[in-house]
Amino acid sequence: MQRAIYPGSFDPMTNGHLDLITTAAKVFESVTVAVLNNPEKRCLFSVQERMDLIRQSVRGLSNVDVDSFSGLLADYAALRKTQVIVRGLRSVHDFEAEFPMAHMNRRLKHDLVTVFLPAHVEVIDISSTLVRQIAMHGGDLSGCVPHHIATALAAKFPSETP
Ligand code: COD
Repeated sequence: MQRAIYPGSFDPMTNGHLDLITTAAKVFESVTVAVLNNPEKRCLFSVQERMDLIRQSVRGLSNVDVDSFSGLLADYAALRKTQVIVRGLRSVHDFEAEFPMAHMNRRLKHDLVTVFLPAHVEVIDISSTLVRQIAMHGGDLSGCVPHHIATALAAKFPSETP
């Protein structure tokens, strides 16, 4: 069995990400969830916060670990001696964005393979962007993120009512 890296922004992790990690953990020997550290991108949660939130979410999955990386994903995969990248597909739109990245990563490191896992229909509508928007306006996030992440989001957007 192969080891795999599941890279992403995870700002924050959602039940969609968690569903994908759970599936990948069954398919691969081990899965490293790798949080991109990109100082040029403004994120709601720091890299450390995102890693801590993910770690709490994957406690029950013994073959999953959490790390961060900066620079090129292909270089990080080589550093970790890992040949498989896992990515999730929710729609044709995801596929169109993911396909060139997969080919470019393979161009950069010829032994690097991207494996796409389809999102389960129950989480197909969930994205970190929508989750942040709902949190900003105090909306209900049950079913979209684990409870501790809903709490962390609420702390980022304290209610304005006295
Ligand atoms: N159900 C299933 N899968 C989902 C769901 C859901 N509801 N939501 C998201 N996903 C999947 C996404 O499709 C994606 O595969 C993954 O989860 C992570 O998503 P995000 O949004 O957290 O992360 P991205 O897409 O912003 O991550 C992009 C990378 C960090 C992987 C990319 O920018 C990168 O590799 N950067 C490093 C620089 C580099 O190497 N660039 C060249 C690439 S060719």
